[in-house]
This record gives sequence, C-alpha cells and structure tokens, in this order.
Amino acid sequence: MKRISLFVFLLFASSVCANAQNFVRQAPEGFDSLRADLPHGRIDTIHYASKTVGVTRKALIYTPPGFSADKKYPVLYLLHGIGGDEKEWLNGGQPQVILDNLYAEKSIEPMIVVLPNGRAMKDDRAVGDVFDSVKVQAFATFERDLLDDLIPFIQKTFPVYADREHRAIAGLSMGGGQSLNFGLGNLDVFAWIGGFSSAPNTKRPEMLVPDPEQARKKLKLLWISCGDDDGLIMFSQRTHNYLEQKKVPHIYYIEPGVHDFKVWKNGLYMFSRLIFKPVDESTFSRYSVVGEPASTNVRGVAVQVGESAIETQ
Ligand code: FER
Repeated sequence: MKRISLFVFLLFASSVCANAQNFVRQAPEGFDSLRADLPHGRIDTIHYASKTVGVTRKALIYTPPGFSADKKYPVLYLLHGIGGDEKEWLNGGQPQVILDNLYAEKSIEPMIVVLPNGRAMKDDRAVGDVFDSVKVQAFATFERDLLDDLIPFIQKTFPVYADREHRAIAGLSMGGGQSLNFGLGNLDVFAWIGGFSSAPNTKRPEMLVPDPEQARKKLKLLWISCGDDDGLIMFSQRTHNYLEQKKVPHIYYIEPGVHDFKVWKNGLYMFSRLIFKPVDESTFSRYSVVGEPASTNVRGVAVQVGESAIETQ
C-alpha cells in the first residue's frame, strides 16, 4: 500500500512538473554518461569569414537529434575559457552527451549550439602564454566578431530564429565574462545570458548593467553560477550583489566545487533546461547558495530521486 501511494504521488508530482518549470537542484548522476541507446545530435565544423579579424575562422556546431532544415531553432552560443578554443567544451565537457540525454527525457527545447573560438585574433590557438595581454584583448575583440560576423553567418546558413528571445549566450570563466559583457551589453541581441565561474574580464557591475530598468525589462534569464571554492568567485559575487541591490532578477547558483568542468557541466545542464521556454521567476530564490539554504525551500515538496532532489511547487 505504501508503495502504491508513493507511486501515485510520484506520478502526480511528475505531471505537475511536466507543465510547471521543472525545478531541479543539480544535475542527476549519469547526466553526462554517454548512452548508446539514445538518438544523438551531431557536431560539425563550420568556417566563416571574419571581417573583424580578417581571416576565415572556425567554430563547432551541435545540431540536436531529429534536426530538420524545415524547422527553425533558437541558438545558444557557448563560450570557452582562457586556455581553450572552440574544442574546449567538447574535449572537457562533452556537451553533446549532456544535451543528448536532456533531449531523450524531453527536458530541453530543441536548439542549435554554436561553439566559437572566443580569442578573436589571426592566430587564435591556445598556445604559449594564454594570459598574454594581446591574447586577453582578443577575448574582448570577439564581441565584434560574434555580432558582425558569426551571428550573421549562422543566420544565413542554418534554419534559426533571428530575434533576441531565440538567442542565448553562456560560457565558462573567460567565456562567462564574455557572456555577461556581450549579453548584458547587447540586450537587443540576447535575452538569455549565463556566466559560469566568470573571470576577471567581467566588467564592473555599474558598467555591466548601467540601466537596471532596461535589464529588468529585457532579460528573460540571467544565470550566474560558480563553485564555492573557486578563486574567481568574487567576480560572480560582486555582480550578484549589485543585481540584487538594483532588483534585477537573476539566478545566483553557488555549488560545491572549484574552477573546473564539474561545475561547468552542471552549469550547462541547469542553464540549458531553463532557456527558450516560459520562465518562473518565483523559483529564482530557491536555487542553492552553499551555506545559505534558500529561504523558500520549505514550501517545496522534496522528492529524492537518486542523487538529485526534484521539487514541485
Ligand atoms: C585572470 C585569472 C583567470 C584572468 C583570466 C582568468 C584575464 C581566466 C581563467 C579561465 O578562463 O579559466 O587573472 O585575467
């Protein structure tokens, strides 16, 4: 009897979750394990002419399982860190495995993911001193390459929606800083913005969000996450403090961890589940901040499923 009522409860809970934004505290175990029995998206290399850099540049593109040129897709631009290039996510985070698994459980909207090289200079390889000031400057130059060269190329080559509500930008570390800088600096281009463990290239909050009212109006989702033991956490923290003070809705998600792909993979899992679908701002305060249990958690009904807690409203 107990088992049956638990089953009925879980069935009820899952039907509530199916419509409401399904609140998940962290990626469940196995979220990043390759499953041979599932449909897989594909990864291709694309080449685009960059007026900004004056060369042809490379990027990777992930198209989802069941991709069809007759449909239209939103696009997530997913950016790498200071020591990486367009292959860093692929080598370190296997985002295609995470996304394939999410598609199999229908947890994300079909989207195209573009993995660019965010070091916009002629020799954009991650070699030598990656902290060299010329190379660091190239991460800022990428704003023009992205907006003037790459995005227009994607728009004319792939079946994608071209409005801001169908465009997201997220990245890890230097790519997190770029995502916050370029996303918040171009709210007419991006409505969904995520910074994972954002680096010191993140603009000061007053420059990042000079017009909180405009940000409040235009943002669909602003996601800021970091490991609690990451030496760069102050850049996420100061952005969060300012946004909180200026009442700009955002998710601030601090998880146990350091500056590594464990945190970034979880960030991708969490962020990709939320984008390109209705947003429930009332859940924002329930995301975890290590050491500070979210004040509204008590209202949720926690259901322990394996390692992950899924809550219903
Ligand atoms: C710095 C420390 C870290 C910095 C950048 C980083 C530009 C980036 C780290 C990464 O992308 O992983 O002082 O300055």
